[in-house]
Amino acid sequence: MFCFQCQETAGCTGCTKFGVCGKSPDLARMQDLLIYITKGLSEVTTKLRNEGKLVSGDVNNLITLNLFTTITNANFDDKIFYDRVKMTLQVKRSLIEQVENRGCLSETAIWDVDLSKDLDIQLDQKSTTVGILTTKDEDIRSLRELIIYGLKGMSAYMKHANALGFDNENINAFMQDTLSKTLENLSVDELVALTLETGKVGVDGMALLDEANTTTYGHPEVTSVSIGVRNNPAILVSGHDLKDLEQLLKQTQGTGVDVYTHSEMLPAHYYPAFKKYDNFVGNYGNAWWKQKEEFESFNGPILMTTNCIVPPKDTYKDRMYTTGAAGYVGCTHIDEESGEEKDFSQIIEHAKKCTPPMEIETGEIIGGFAHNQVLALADKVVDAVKTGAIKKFFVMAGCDGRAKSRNYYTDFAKALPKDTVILTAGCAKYKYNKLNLGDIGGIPRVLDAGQCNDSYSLALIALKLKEVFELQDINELPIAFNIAWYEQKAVIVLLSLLYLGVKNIHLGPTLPAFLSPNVTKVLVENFGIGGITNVEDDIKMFLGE
Ligand code: FS2
Ligand code: SF4
Repeated sequence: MFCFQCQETAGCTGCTKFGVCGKSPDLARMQDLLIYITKGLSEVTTKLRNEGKLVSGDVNNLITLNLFTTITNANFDDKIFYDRVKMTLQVKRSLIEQVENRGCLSETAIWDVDLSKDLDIQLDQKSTTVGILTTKDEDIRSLRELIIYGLKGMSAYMKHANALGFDNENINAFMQDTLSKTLENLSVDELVALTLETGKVGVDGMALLDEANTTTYGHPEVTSVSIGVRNNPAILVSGHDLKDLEQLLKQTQGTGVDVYTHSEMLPAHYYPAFKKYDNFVGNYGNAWWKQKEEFESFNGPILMTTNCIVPPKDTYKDRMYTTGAAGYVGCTHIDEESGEEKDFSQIIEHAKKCTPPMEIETGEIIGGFAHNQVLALADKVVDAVKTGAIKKFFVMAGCDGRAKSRNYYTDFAKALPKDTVILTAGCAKYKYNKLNLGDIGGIPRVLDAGQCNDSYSLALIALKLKEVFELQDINELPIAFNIAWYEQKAVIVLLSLLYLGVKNIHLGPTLPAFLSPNVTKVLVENFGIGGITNVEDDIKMFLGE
């Protein structure tokens, strides 16, 4: 196997024996094959569009879900990948029939199994020949993978928007065209241009999800969220899918079962639509990587709606359920009945037999500072900047992770001068959202916009400030970007910020292993991308001291 798509990749170079995340070599090669077949299908759908034919929403959704399923920590169930590969081949087979100019299709687009022979054996054989390292040139490989990881991140956001009935043909067409272009012999310059274009469409994807979320559930508003527990049996919901949460909340009404959020589901509390459920108690625990201890002490069933899954301990594996793109062998998967609500009754009945969660924390945390709420406070914020009460904003969005080196972000938040404000989104917030860093004239020093996709809000806030202060360039604002990354959704956030013209973004705790030295050089020279060093020196650097 060879996988280097996340920040925790072995030795900062690549997982070759077993994934640090728990991905086995067999799972890795089936994920490689699924990406390969999906590229082939994308070439076919792109050809069909070019010939003026329509591509159905089902095919778009299949491609989106295939990408999402291969995101770090989303799905560890080998069988799901065999099934998805077979389903994708079947769809590709039928669509190829509709292509007029079939002679120009690539080897990847036309590759298929022999239906008269054992399918799994053929898939196993093929899967060992389609990995990342088949691209020999390290710069081309680096750019292709950078683009593919951006598309994987985008697919997550599209999937959530799709679940709420929002879609966009231009975004689907772009994603598929771009996937298919990673099969072509594009030059480094062409791939760099495609990378930026991916960032542009990344902004569109995040805007679509923002529209889907806020239209369906209202605009996030300032909210205090309890981190303690009540004395009822309960279900813990993790991941990012608000639709799943909504369905679970509806189905738990009157059952005596409470619902808590975990990790990236915390921002659900900020939406007005969820406030009417009095069994929606609060947030339990911290970022994804602490789940082994926290799922144990929760006592009740856990529903994983997306990543990030840590391979569960046997002590609570039977209490862990998955749905959507998430999956784990041995955990019950709740399927979607087409066009109908998901049926969570099994989890609810399970919860009733469990003891209430064990209290691990008490108190409250505050959040809900997405664009609409911050813009409602704009006068206050602008005044604070004008009077010098706020000297600088630090965008510290992104992901949390296991590495000890990430304590840098806690230390960094603690060491920031008191006249600075942290703008955060994503699970990175758990490194400093319980530090009680105080406020500046009533504005909390940590403003949480929401999930990783709500980084879009942070970009909108920056653009608004640029307008208010009548600046030509977003980089003239008193905003620094010190972003923590882990998986591929952070990649699309990064590419989107680059597209919006943000310079001097610092990425940590390490730069991506998939960036070759030459590609890193391009990013440093054109965008001022940098890594992190130590808290003291970095704060001086950011403050221009
Ligand atoms: Fe955190 Fe994991 Fe949000 Fe990432 S819970 S690292 O999926 O997308 O952020
Ligand atoms: Fe390794 Fe990350 Fe890939 Fe898992 S997702 S195999 S940890 S690089």
